[in-house]
Amino acid sequence: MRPKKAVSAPPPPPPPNFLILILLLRSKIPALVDKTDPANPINVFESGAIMVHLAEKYPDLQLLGTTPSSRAVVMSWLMWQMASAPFLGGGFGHFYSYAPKKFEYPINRYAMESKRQLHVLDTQLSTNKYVCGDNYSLADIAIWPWYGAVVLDRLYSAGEFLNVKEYPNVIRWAKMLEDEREAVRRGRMVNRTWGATECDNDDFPKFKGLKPVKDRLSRADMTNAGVD
Ligand SMILES: N[C@@H](CCC(=O)N[C@@H](CS)C(=O)NCC(=O)O)C(=O)O
Repeated sequence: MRPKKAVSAPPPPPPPNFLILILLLRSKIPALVDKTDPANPINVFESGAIMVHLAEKYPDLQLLGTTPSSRAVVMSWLMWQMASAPFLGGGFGHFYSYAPKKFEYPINRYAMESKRQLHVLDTQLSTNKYVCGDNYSLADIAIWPWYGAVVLDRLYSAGEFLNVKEYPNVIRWAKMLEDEREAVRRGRMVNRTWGATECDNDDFPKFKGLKPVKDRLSRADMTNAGVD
């Protein structure tokens, strides 16, 4: 009888590369590799997790709230955005704007859900300067690009359909953030590589040459203006 050969277990597969797994297989942005310490890079994905990571990295900005109770409010509204925006974008935006055919049922379903969300936000902003009270926070940063854009009629050309005039507090807040915060205006330029450019701020050489933000409100505005 031949002695049994010890069968060694196959070597474990190499851990999947973070960027391949998260960017290619998941097929979504954003993802972040924080290489502040090159020997120990930190991988983060999901915009909420990335924002919390960055806010914790720059605590002086106080974007997460400064007390347990204010932090709870900020985290609640940040998670509200994470849970709500897919209905606005992936639901309403998809069926209203991108789907090859107009299907009445999902458009109605997601329009009503988006309006319900806008009503929640409007009620919160009726007694608060910012989403979480007197201080600008991660919640404003996360919510503005979606709900601010909708009420400013920059998303899906849906301002009239959703009758965004019903949400004056969201409109007030959306305008205020863009007017008072340079970082909000600059954030809208990031990754915007198309169109005429003009920008005179030497602090941000990467954006030098970009057109002033008020003239480049959205991809749709650029397209409508015939700018590729
Ligand atoms: N929950 C994710 C959503 C990410 C997401 O949907 N990203 C969009 C861009 S805004 C995307 O990559 N879409 C490409 C696709 O779905 O094919 C997050 O907040 O990070």
